[in-house]
Amino acid sequence: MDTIHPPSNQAKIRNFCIISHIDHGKSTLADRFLELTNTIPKEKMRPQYLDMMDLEREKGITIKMTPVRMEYEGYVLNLIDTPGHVDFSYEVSRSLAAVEGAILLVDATKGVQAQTMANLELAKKQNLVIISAVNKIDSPQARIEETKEELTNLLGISKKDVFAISAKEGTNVKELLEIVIEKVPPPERNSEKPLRALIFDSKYDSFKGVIAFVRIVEGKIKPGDKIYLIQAKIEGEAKEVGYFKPELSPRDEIFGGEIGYIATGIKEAGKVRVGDTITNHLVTKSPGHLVEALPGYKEPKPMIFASLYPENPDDFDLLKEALVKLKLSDASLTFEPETKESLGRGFLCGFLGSLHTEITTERLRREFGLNLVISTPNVLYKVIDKKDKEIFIKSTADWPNQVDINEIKEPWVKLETIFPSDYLGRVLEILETLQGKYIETKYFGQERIILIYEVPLREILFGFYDKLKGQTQGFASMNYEVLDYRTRDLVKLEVLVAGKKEETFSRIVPRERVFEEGQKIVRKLKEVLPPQLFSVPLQAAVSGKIIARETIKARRRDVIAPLYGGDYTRKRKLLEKQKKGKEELREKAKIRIPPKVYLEIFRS
Ligand SMILES: Nc1nc2c(ncn2[C@@H]2O[C@H](COP(=O)(O)OP(=O)(O)OP(=O)(O)O)[C@@H](O)[C@H]2O)c(=O)[nH]1
Ligand SMILES: [Mg+2]
Repeated sequence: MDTIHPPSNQAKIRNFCIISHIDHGKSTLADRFLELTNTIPKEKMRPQYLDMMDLEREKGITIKMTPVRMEYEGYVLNLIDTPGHVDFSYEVSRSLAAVEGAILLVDATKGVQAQTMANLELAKKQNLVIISAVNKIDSPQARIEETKEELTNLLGISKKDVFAISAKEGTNVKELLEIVIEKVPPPERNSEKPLRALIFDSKYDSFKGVIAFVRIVEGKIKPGDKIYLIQAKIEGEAKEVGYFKPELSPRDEIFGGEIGYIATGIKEAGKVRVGDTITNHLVTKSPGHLVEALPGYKEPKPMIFASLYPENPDDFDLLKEALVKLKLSDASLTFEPETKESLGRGFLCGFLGSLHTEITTERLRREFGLNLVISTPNVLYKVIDKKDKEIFIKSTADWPNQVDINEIKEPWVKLETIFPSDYLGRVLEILETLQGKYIETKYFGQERIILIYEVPLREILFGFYDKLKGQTQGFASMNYEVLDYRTRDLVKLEVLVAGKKEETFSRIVPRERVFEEGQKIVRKLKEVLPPQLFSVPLQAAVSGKIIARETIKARRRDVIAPLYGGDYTRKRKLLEKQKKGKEELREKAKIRIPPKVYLEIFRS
């Protein structure tokens, strides 16, 4: 059991997180802290220890925030490692609401980037103490002084207050941790009040029910205590409470000011939501002691929508259960059931971006064994029909007939790209293809440029970020925020595989680009669809008119190979039999499209 027991030592608690642009070294810095504080024994250490999901390790990125409680020279240090990718910024904002301070890390080989600024803004809104550090100073490409300068400009502090560290080699990491202890204030002293704990994350456990990850703002809780979720209005009982080590580590009691978990005993996963407040059931019920809910979080708005259908229609209930459980550890996911004639029963899901879409389908496959058919993701379109009625369209399957449409509007965003000035020409070239509007150029530090454009969100959802990175050797980064809806002449491009409409491949494109887009999609399909026993025509169509076509040649099974030499009649007979078989097959024409094809198509 712990030697430190709040509340007597509340002054010795520090709650902080690490924030940065993607890949700037947050999880690696967390590794050094874990070592320095002996939270993880040396022999158990592995790089990016807190990236515990297989998917995180494979992709080399953090997807989920991870809390961990460390002890160091009489202090309790609650750290939350956060993801850097823009699609997971809801994880960052929830982490920030659970702490008093943040380390803002900047890779010295890359400088300040788009999410450095975006995440800093989020931290400032929470009034957190911000400690800045330049990382990767061991790298030969490190531009330490320039990066320090960028940070001093950004934060309005003096250069000597910016740390220079190597998370990889551990240089200055101890000093950084000691500054955290010195500068980040302890949480307020409040264990004597009634319990109020803010749920910032959760996961499902089949024995203990939903496990809520909480920042205990006030009060204390021990196993056996009755609990009440203020917003969900449901009761539960604390089956277990404890801290993160980073795995769940049970305690006798946990106290106000700390970060920990409460196993709620609640089995209905959908009822426990991030942002809800857990209180003490008995206190709430006694009059005059009403406990107010904590502010909670602003729910993120899904940016794109895609339909998910189980490949095997019998898996519908399984998919439903999987989505409910997945939402516990991915609060930004939204879903609603839908039934489409062409597809059967599935869910229309809302995502924060294309990586989020990919990660979610991959998690459904790995964690729940579900193979899925995924429709091409869409932004939320506004269609005004002939009767001037406005309808929001999330799914291409709902796209009205062209003759019924009066006007179509789509969301536009303010797109900020930031990159070294050497790449101006190349970045401009890519930005010009987006059919947007140039707004402004800003200079940041000595050699960096921020370009601001207004562009349709549809244009940047897929492939754009990769293109931008590719053209700038990884030096450019971007951020965007939704502005408004603007009119555009868009049409629905349909795809037919073996003469059958495949709704999931449909996409919305500007009218002037239908031929180009139609061609692109049938070519891509030809490349990625495995050959069948008969030839498969691939067609793109708009309002029933074919505008592009490719054919996948038949994969001829070599039926005559076992027959050596002569016997012409037998050969012919076999070939004829094969031909007939193919015709029958073609009639059935049920072509199995492997799940990964869907992802490849919408990425193209
Ligand atoms: N040379 C050098 N490389 C580093 C240093 N710190 C991290 N790296 C490398 O940078 C890459 C990204 O490191 P991570 O710790 O995963 O970065 P992150 O900020 O956690 O990334 P996300 O969570 O995905 O945003 C890895 O290849 C690390 O080995 C450092 O101090 N020096
Ligand atoms: Mg990380």
